[in-house]
Amino acid sequence: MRHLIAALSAMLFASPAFAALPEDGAINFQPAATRIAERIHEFHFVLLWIITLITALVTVLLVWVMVRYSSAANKTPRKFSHNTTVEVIWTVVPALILVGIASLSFPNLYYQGVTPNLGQIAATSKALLAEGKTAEHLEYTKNHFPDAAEKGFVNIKMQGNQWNWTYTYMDIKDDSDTAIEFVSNGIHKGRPSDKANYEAATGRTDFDSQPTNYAVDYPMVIPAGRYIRYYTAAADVIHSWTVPSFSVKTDAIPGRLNEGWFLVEQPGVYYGQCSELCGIDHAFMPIEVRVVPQGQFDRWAELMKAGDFDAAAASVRQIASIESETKFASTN
Ligand SMILES: [Cu+2]
Repeated sequence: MRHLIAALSAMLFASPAFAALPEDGAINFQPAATRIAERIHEFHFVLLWIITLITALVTVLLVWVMVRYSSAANKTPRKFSHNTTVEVIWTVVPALILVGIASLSFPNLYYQGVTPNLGQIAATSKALLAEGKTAEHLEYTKNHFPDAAEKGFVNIKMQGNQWNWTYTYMDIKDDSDTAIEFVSNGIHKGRPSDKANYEAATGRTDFDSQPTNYAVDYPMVIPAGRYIRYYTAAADVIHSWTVPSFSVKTDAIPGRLNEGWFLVEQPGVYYGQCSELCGIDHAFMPIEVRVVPQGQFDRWAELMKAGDFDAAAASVRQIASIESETKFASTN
């Protein structure tokens, strides 16, 4: 039986978990892990085309003016200083370009900035299917996730502290009705003693294999394919909860709650850093998000409820694939 479980586990963990990290010498964004990020990347490439064409046009005009109207080619310049037609064109055309850019930008801002109404998403999806509008339904489900909407939000509060993050899962409560809450500390602090401290505290020997200035002791864990609604807050100064591959960056401000949402379909490990200069250890308050299948998330939550943070963190060190989720849940 033990061999069977071992074999099953090996099969479950056969596919390497995806990790979103910056790479040396790379250009461009980290791969998009949310629809929010995909939309922002698409918008970015439209802007890149526009800016490239404008730069090329201006360069051609400049070169043409320099050649055609140099003192050698144009010995007696004319003395006029206004041309109404040209002035109207160079005012109206850039204004139209800006209106065009805004019309592409505002829907993205709205999509990202307004927490979706899940009841409406489920209802709209059902209505489209009932009316047999398959094409519209396909288009709708590019930006909305009816299956996830049916399951509701996973609510998480991220609180920035000098210098770590506190994560609170308001809806997941233990027997004494206390929500799961834990502090997530970076394991690298730029000190020679970091490795020894880490090994002494955790009994683990994987310090060197973890990404420098990105790995934490207790990562944030979320289920794949679920709507995450988050709130950011701060205990002391302004921090910013940022994960580039999610295209999520929300300031954490003392005295107020900021709200946002995201949904990650692909299980994996996603890294970010505090992105608001917050004091001497600003560089050492990383964000590590482990996105796991629902079954693995539920098991993590059970361990957290029982107060066994180390076992919970160990249970998400390897990430099951979506296909193996059912098997995972039943063998553990
Ligand atoms: Cu900070």
